[in-house]
Amino acid sequence: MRTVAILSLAASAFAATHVVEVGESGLHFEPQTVPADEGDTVIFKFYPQHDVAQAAFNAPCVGSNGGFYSGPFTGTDNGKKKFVYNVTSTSPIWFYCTTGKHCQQGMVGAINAPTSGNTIEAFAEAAKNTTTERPSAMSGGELEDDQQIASLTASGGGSASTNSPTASGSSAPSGSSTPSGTSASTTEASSSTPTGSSASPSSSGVADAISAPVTGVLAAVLGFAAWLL
Ligand SMILES: [Cu+2]
Repeated sequence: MRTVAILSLAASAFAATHVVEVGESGLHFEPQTVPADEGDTVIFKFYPQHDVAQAAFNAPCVGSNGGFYSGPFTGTDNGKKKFVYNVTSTSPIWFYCTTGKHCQQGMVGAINAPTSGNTIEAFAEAAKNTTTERPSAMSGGELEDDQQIASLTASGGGSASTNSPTASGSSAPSGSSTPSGTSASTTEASSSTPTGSSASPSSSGVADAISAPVTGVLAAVLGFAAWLL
């Protein structure tokens, strides 16, 4: 039981939320294809007079058995409510708009569409010569308003926690290099200070610069003389 709880926590921590605009600009789902993992959430956002229903690849504009349906646009409180669908597998999930002949005109999309074989292009092509069937009732997901979705997104704040391990990991190496850098600059700074102070007396006067070597020579000569004596 404990293992199951931990696994579900881990799954929810990495869950992502995908938003699909349904008919915002013409007969399109935007994005048309959604790459999603198990546990991810897809939120369909509606514009007049569109909706979304799941279909089988082989029957593009017909609601599939056990598939999801948002209900008609009017049933979404004219777009105020979004259709929230939870992804439970990574198999391709095909969908279409049930309004008018939108499906035949290319208003189709998919979650996890393959890039070869059964592609979204093949699905759209197959949709052209079909007759649309609208499912009888909303199913397979939930209609939620923005407030409900906000609380849902807040609990799924896993996307934020996914970033924190990466951030702490990258700061660790840079932190270890900082101490070695400061110790090196400290040594340079302390060694450069004597050099600077010894240079300043020699530049203070030409007389001093000449007298110093002369004094040195005299001292050496006197020292040599003293050794001789
Ligand atoms: Cu439509």
